[in-house]
Amino acid sequence: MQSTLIRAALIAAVAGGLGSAAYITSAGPAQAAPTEAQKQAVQARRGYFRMIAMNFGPLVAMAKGEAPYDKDKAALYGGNIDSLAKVDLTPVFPEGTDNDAMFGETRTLPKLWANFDGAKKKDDAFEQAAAALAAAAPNGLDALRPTVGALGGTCKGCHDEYRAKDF
Ligand code: ASC
Repeated sequence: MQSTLIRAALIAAVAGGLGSAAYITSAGPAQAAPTEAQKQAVQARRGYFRMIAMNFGPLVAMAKGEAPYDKDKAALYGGNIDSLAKVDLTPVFPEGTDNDAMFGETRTLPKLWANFDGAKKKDDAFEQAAAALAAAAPNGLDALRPTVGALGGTCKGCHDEYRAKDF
């Protein structure tokens, strides 16, 4: 009786182990673990996009009438976004940092690397929209509003194509 129980427990343990091994490899062939440099690149770009969102959020609120228009704040946030948009992101998008290779750590889809020039064009559109937003930001809400919409459109353009909906 006792040995039957032990045997059953062993079978369950082995089956459980096989189950989780199957889960781990279900995404495809075994991949090399990400390097420290690749992990840092992902952290850096997530911080970068967080910085943009932190500065864009208050401008969206002003554009929607959820916060009062404030010329100085608008100029500050717009200037920050403009500066951030000028950064060349190539160093923080190294190969091997897609959401397949680094599941759960990034939402960047592998196809960004299959069309890096296309992604760069979208980044150029973002940079131009950011410059327009920064120029318009101190000139009143009516000047700011359309540039906020245009910038948001360039964010979305890249997200729709190169970012997974979830981690
Ligand atoms: C934001 C933010 C984004 C963009 C995007 C625009 O405020 O965090 O990722 O705007 O939602 O479509």
